Amino acid sequence: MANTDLDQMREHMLAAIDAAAGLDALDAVRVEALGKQGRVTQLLKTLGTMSADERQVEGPRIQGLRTAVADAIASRKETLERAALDARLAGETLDMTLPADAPLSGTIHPVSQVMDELAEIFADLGFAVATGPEIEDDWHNFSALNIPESHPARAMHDTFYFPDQPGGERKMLLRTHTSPVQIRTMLSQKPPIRIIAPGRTYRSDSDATHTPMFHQVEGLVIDKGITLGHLKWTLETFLKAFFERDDITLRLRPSYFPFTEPSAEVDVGYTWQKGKRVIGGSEGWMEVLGSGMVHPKVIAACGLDPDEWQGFAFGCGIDRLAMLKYGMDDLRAFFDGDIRWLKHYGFSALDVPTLSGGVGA
Ligand code: 2NL
Repeated sequence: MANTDLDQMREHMLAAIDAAAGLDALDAVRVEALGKQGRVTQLLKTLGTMSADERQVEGPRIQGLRTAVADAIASRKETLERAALDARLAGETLDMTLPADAPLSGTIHPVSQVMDELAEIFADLGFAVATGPEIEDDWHNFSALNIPESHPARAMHDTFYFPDQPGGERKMLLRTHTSPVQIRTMLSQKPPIRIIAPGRTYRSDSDATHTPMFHQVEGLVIDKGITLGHLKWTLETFLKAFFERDDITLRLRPSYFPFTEPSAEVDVGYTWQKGKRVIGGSEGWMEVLGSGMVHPKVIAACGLDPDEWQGFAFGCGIDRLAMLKYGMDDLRAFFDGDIRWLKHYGFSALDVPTLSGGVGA
């Protein structure tokens, strides 16, 4: 082929490549030049019919054309792809400084609300809020509470244990109650002690009335001359403030916990109103708390002399308290994070519980 013909063909093809407005058009040019039936491919095929001398001259020229066309296609392809990406990104920009269409407002979860109410009520009685780790060792969660290794209560707690750590002396677990917070407080502070310990607790239990993570509050008083009378008055005062009614009736039933002696389960009276149980009165009884005088062995485990120091303790489920007070009947909805449920049962961040304004405002 004459030199000028080949040059013309190159110019023509490079112009077509430059003019290709999109990836599809570019591919059509590629097929026309380099495809099986393409013009450059056809030219390459003619090399086989040439004499060795001719091939020496034509070979590099045709190959040169093929390389030039292929390079131009690759470069155009990159340009077109980048332009396509830029266009897509420009279309996807989001102006984060624009105000939202509808005001987005979260609500305070009923569990958080009840925790705030508890802190408020007990602060008025002179109790501080104590917190501690959710990952505990078996000494703080069990042994210090007079629950030895072989005690059936360990099995009863359906504990989530961590795998044994190499070199780890104590078995690690997710705390099954907030009692270890009180143990840590007794170990680190001098009595008198008045604390509540609200927080997350864990047990391997899951059905309509149990979730593997739940919330508990425990209370602890350590002082001189503490009696069951102090315990009953404290719980009565707490429940009246919490349910915002004066006609709260309590019933203490003898019970057993390894960490208290004597132990009592606390029922609160309710009445039926429009087919629902409402706290107050005494038509029926509902168990809301466990309590007792702190076992001397627990006091001794924390380095205190049980002849000098006594105390009472109690524990109850916060999720259950919230359900009772705010009329929710499905525990599992607490942990679904459904915005409609939260809008219905949640609280405004501006309504802070106060004793004067009502704790459940
Ligand atoms: C229940 C019962 C209770 C305690 C928790 C406690 C803590 C220490 C010492 C002694 Cl450090 N006692 N806590 C006492 C009695 C009952 O909880 O039914 N909880 C849901």
